[in-house]
Amino acid sequence: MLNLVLFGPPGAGKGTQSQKLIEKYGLIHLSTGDLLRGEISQGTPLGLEAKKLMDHGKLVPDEVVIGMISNKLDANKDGKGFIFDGFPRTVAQAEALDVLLETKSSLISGMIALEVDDDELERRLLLRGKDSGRPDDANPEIIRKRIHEYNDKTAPVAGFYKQQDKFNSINGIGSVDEIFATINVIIDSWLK
Ligand code: B4P
Repeated sequence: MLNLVLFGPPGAGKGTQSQKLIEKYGLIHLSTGDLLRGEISQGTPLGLEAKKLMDHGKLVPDEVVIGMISNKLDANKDGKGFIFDGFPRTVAQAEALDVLLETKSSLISGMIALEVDDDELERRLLLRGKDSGRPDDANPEIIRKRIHEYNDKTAPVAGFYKQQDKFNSINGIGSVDEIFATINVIIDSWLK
Protein backbone atom coordinates (compact mmCIF):
# COMPACT_ATOMS: atom_id res chain seq x y z
CA MET A 1 0.00 0.00 0.00
CA LEU A 2 1.33 3.45 -0.93
CA ASN A 3 0.55 6.17 1.62
CA LEU A 4 1.98 9.59 0.79
CA VAL A 5 2.01 12.71 2.96
CA LEU A 6 2.22 15.74 0.67
CA PHE A 7 3.51 18.56 2.81
CA GLY A 8 4.22 22.27 2.50
CA PRO A 9 2.96 25.73 3.43
CA PRO A 10 -0.37 27.12 2.17
CA GLY A 11 -0.14 27.59 -1.59
CA ALA A 12 2.88 25.30 -2.02
CA GLY A 13 1.06 23.20 -4.64
CA LYS A 14 -0.20 20.27 -2.55
CA GLY A 15 -3.71 20.31 -4.02
CA THR A 16 -2.39 20.88 -7.54
CA GLN A 17 0.07 17.97 -7.40
CA SER A 18 -2.49 15.70 -5.66
CA GLN A 19 -4.82 15.95 -8.67
CA LYS A 20 -2.07 14.65 -10.96
CA LEU A 21 -0.93 11.96 -8.51
CA ILE A 22 -4.38 10.42 -8.03
CA GLU A 23 -4.64 9.98 -11.81
CA LYS A 24 -1.21 8.37 -12.17
CA TYR A 25 -1.13 6.10 -9.10
CA GLY A 26 -4.85 5.47 -8.47
CA LEU A 27 -4.61 6.71 -4.88
CA ILE A 28 -7.45 8.10 -2.79
CA HIS A 29 -7.09 11.83 -2.14
CA LEU A 30 -7.72 12.92 1.45
CA SER A 31 -7.54 16.72 1.70
CA THR A 32 -8.64 18.03 5.08
CA GLY A 33 -9.06 21.49 3.52
CA ASP A 34 -11.50 20.09 0.92
CA LEU A 35 -13.32 18.03 3.57
CA LEU A 36 -13.73 21.11 5.78
CA ARG A 37 -14.92 23.25 2.86
CA GLY A 38 -17.45 20.47 2.09
CA GLU A 39 -18.79 20.73 5.66
CA ILE A 40 -18.98 24.53 5.29
CA SER A 41 -20.90 24.38 2.02
CA GLN A 42 -23.39 21.92 3.57
CA GLY A 43 -23.83 24.23 6.56
CA THR A 44 -23.16 21.50 9.14
CA PRO A 45 -22.42 22.47 12.78
CA LEU A 46 -18.80 21.28 12.25
CA GLY A 47 -18.56 23.44 9.13
CA LEU A 48 -19.92 26.51 10.88
CA GLU A 49 -17.33 26.18 13.66
CA ALA A 50 -14.50 25.45 11.20
CA LYS A 51 -15.39 28.47 9.04
CA LYS A 52 -14.83 30.89 11.93
CA LEU A 53 -11.27 29.60 12.31
CA MET A 54 -10.41 29.10 8.63
CA ASP A 55 -11.55 32.59 7.62
CA HIS A 56 -9.02 33.97 10.12
CA GLY A 57 -6.17 31.74 8.94
CA LYS A 58 -6.23 29.55 12.04
CA LEU A 59 -6.06 25.76 12.26
CA VAL A 60 -9.16 23.72 13.09
CA PRO A 61 -8.84 21.65 16.34
CA ASP A 62 -6.92 18.38 16.02
CA GLU A 63 -9.79 16.17 17.20
CA VAL A 64 -12.06 17.50 14.44
CA VAL A 65 -9.68 16.75 11.57
CA ILE A 66 -8.48 13.44 13.06
CA GLY A 67 -12.15 12.34 13.31
CA MET A 68 -12.76 13.25 9.65
CA ILE A 69 -9.67 11.33 8.49
CA SER A 70 -10.59 8.30 10.62
CA ASN A 71 -14.04 8.17 8.99
CA LYS A 72 -12.54 8.42 5.50
CA LEU A 73 -10.02 5.63 6.18
CA ASP A 74 -12.85 3.40 7.39
CA ALA A 75 -14.95 4.23 4.34
CA ASN A 76 -12.11 3.36 1.90
CA LYS A 77 -10.73 0.12 3.32
CA ASP A 78 -10.06 -1.47 -0.07
CA GLY A 79 -8.09 1.42 -1.64
CA LYS A 80 -4.58 1.03 -3.09
CA GLY A 81 -3.34 3.80 -0.82
CA PHE A 82 -3.87 7.42 0.13
CA ILE A 83 -2.50 10.89 -0.51
CA PHE A 84 -2.75 12.92 2.67
CA ASP A 85 -2.94 16.56 1.50
CA GLY A 86 -2.90 19.23 4.21
CA PHE A 87 -2.86 16.55 6.92
CA PRO A 88 -1.11 16.07 9.33
CA ARG A 89 -0.71 19.76 10.16
CA THR A 90 0.41 19.30 13.79
CA VAL A 91 2.62 16.72 15.51
CA ALA A 92 -0.47 15.47 17.42
CA GLN A 93 -2.18 14.82 14.07
CA ALA A 94 0.92 12.95 12.80
CA GLU A 95 0.95 10.74 15.90
CA ALA A 96 -2.78 10.04 15.54
CA LEU A 97 -2.35 9.14 11.86
CA ASP A 98 0.30 6.53 12.70
CA VAL A 99 -2.08 4.95 15.24
CA LEU A 100 -4.98 4.95 12.75
CA LEU A 101 -2.85 3.32 10.04
CA GLU A 102 -1.34 0.78 12.46
CA THR A 103 -4.81 -0.52 13.28
CA LYS A 104 -5.20 -1.16 9.54
CA SER A 105 -1.77 -2.86 9.30
CA SER A 106 -0.53 -0.04 7.12
CA LEU A 107 2.15 2.68 7.34
CA ILE A 108 3.13 6.02 5.85
CA SER A 109 5.47 5.28 2.91
CA GLY A 110 7.01 8.75 3.03
CA MET A 111 6.54 12.50 3.16
CA ILE A 112 7.30 14.84 0.26
CA ALA A 113 7.68 18.50 1.29
CA LEU A 114 7.28 21.26 -1.33
CA GLU A 115 9.62 24.16 -0.55
CA VAL A 116 8.34 27.59 -1.67
CA ASP A 117 9.34 31.00 -0.30
CA ASP A 118 6.81 33.27 1.44
CA ASP A 119 6.63 35.93 -1.32
CA GLU A 120 5.74 33.31 -3.94
CA LEU A 121 3.14 31.73 -1.60
CA GLU A 122 1.47 35.09 -1.07
CA ARG A 123 1.50 35.82 -4.81
CA ARG A 124 -0.08 32.43 -5.67
CA LEU A 125 -2.77 32.62 -2.99
CA LEU A 126 -3.81 36.19 -3.85
CA LEU A 127 -4.03 35.15 -7.50
CA ARG A 128 -6.20 32.14 -6.62
CA GLY A 129 -8.32 34.34 -4.33
CA LYS A 130 -9.40 36.47 -7.32
CA ASP A 131 -11.42 33.54 -8.74
CA SER A 132 -11.83 30.96 -5.98
CA GLY A 133 -14.05 32.97 -3.66
CA ARG A 134 -12.08 31.48 -0.74
CA PRO A 135 -12.16 34.05 2.08
CA ASP A 136 -8.80 32.77 3.38
CA ASP A 137 -7.14 33.63 0.04
CA ALA A 138 -8.67 37.09 -0.20
CA ASN A 139 -6.34 39.29 1.80
CA PRO A 140 -2.59 39.50 2.49
CA GLU A 141 -3.07 39.76 6.27
CA ILE A 142 -4.94 36.43 6.50
CA ILE A 143 -2.42 34.78 4.17
CA ARG A 144 0.45 35.94 6.39
CA LYS A 145 -1.44 34.58 9.42
CA ARG A 146 -1.74 31.18 7.67
CA ILE A 147 1.98 31.18 6.90
CA HIS A 148 2.69 32.09 10.55
CA GLU A 149 0.46 29.18 11.74
CA TYR A 150 2.36 26.90 9.37
CA ASN A 151 5.78 27.95 10.72
CA ASP A 152 4.56 27.73 14.32
CA LYS A 153 2.48 24.52 14.34
CA THR A 154 2.96 22.64 11.08
CA ALA A 155 6.68 22.94 10.24
CA PRO A 156 7.60 20.71 13.27
CA VAL A 157 5.73 17.83 11.57
CA ALA A 158 8.71 17.57 9.19
CA GLY A 159 10.90 16.61 12.18
CA PHE A 160 8.45 13.82 13.07
CA TYR A 161 8.97 12.19 9.64
CA LYS A 162 12.72 12.93 9.63
CA GLN A 163 13.01 10.85 12.81
CA GLN A 164 11.31 7.99 10.95
CA ASP A 165 13.63 8.50 7.96
CA LYS A 166 10.62 9.24 5.72
CA PHE A 167 11.26 12.91 4.91
CA ASN A 168 11.96 14.15 1.36
CA SER A 169 12.18 17.80 0.40
CA ILE A 170 11.91 19.21 -3.14
CA ASN A 171 11.84 22.63 -4.79
CA GLY A 172 8.18 23.65 -5.21
CA ILE A 173 9.04 26.49 -7.61
CA GLY A 174 8.96 25.67 -11.31
CA SER A 175 6.29 24.42 -13.68
CA VAL A 176 3.60 22.07 -12.32
CA ASP A 177 4.89 19.35 -14.69
CA GLU A 178 8.53 19.76 -13.60
CA ILE A 179 7.55 19.41 -9.94
CA PHE A 180 5.32 16.43 -10.75
CA ALA A 181 8.24 14.70 -12.51
CA THR A 182 10.45 15.15 -9.43
CA ILE A 183 7.71 13.71 -7.18
CA ASN A 184 7.33 10.72 -9.53
CA VAL A 185 11.03 9.85 -9.20
CA ILE A 186 10.70 9.72 -5.40
CA ILE A 187 7.48 7.67 -5.41
CA ASP A 188 8.83 5.25 -8.01
CA SER A 189 11.87 4.64 -5.78
CA TRP A 190 9.48 3.61 -2.96
CA LEU A 191 7.65 1.21 -5.27
CA LYS A 192 10.83 -0.67 -6.33
P1 B4P B 1 -5.94 23.80 2.57
O1 B4P B 1 -7.13 23.57 1.75
O2 B4P B 1 -5.05 22.63 2.83
O3 B4P B 1 -5.26 25.04 1.83
P2 B4P B 1 -3.89 25.34 1.20
O4 B4P B 1 -2.79 24.99 2.15
O5 B4P B 1 -4.02 26.75 0.75
O6 B4P B 1 -3.85 24.43 -0.10
P3 B4P B 1 -2.72 24.04 -1.08
O7 B4P B 1 -1.33 24.22 -0.56
O8 B4P B 1 -3.11 22.64 -1.48
O9 B4P B 1 -2.95 25.01 -2.33
P4 B4P B 1 -2.25 24.74 -3.73
O10 B4P B 1 -0.81 24.85 -3.42
O11 B4P B 1 -2.69 23.58 -4.47
O12 B4P B 1 -6.30 24.41 4.02
C1 B4P B 1 -7.14 25.55 4.16
C2 B4P B 1 -7.44 25.79 5.66
O13 B4P B 1 -8.18 24.64 6.21
C3 B4P B 1 -6.24 25.92 6.61
O14 B4P B 1 -5.73 27.25 6.63
C4 B4P B 1 -6.88 25.50 7.96
O15 B4P B 1 -7.63 26.53 8.52
C5 B4P B 1 -7.83 24.39 7.57
N1 B4P B 1 -7.21 23.05 7.66
C6 B4P B 1 -6.99 22.22 6.60
N2 B4P B 1 -6.40 21.07 7.03
C7 B4P B 1 -6.24 21.19 8.38
C8 B4P B 1 -5.67 20.35 9.39
N3 B4P B 1 -5.13 19.16 9.06
N4 B4P B 1 -5.65 20.79 10.67
C9 B4P B 1 -6.19 21.96 11.00
N5 B4P B 1 -6.74 22.81 10.10
C10 B4P B 1 -6.77 22.44 8.80
O16 B4P B 1 -2.65 25.93 -4.61
C11 B4P B 1 -2.28 27.25 -4.40
C12 B4P B 1 -2.26 28.05 -5.72
O17 B4P B 1 -0.97 27.94 -6.31
C13 B4P B 1 -3.26 27.55 -6.78
O18 B4P B 1 -3.90 28.66 -7.36
C14 B4P B 1 -2.39 26.83 -7.78
O19 B4P B 1 -2.89 26.91 -9.11
C15 B4P B 1 -1.08 27.59 -7.67
N6 B4P B 1 0.07 26.75 -7.99
C16 B4P B 1 0.24 25.45 -7.65
N7 B4P B 1 1.42 24.99 -8.12
C17 B4P B 1 2.02 26.04 -8.76
C18 B4P B 1 3.27 26.20 -9.46
N8 B4P B 1 4.15 25.20 -9.61
N9 B4P B 1 3.56 27.42 -9.98
C19 B4P B 1 2.69 28.44 -9.87
N10 B4P B 1 1.48 28.35 -9.22
C20 B4P B 1 1.15 27.16 -8.69
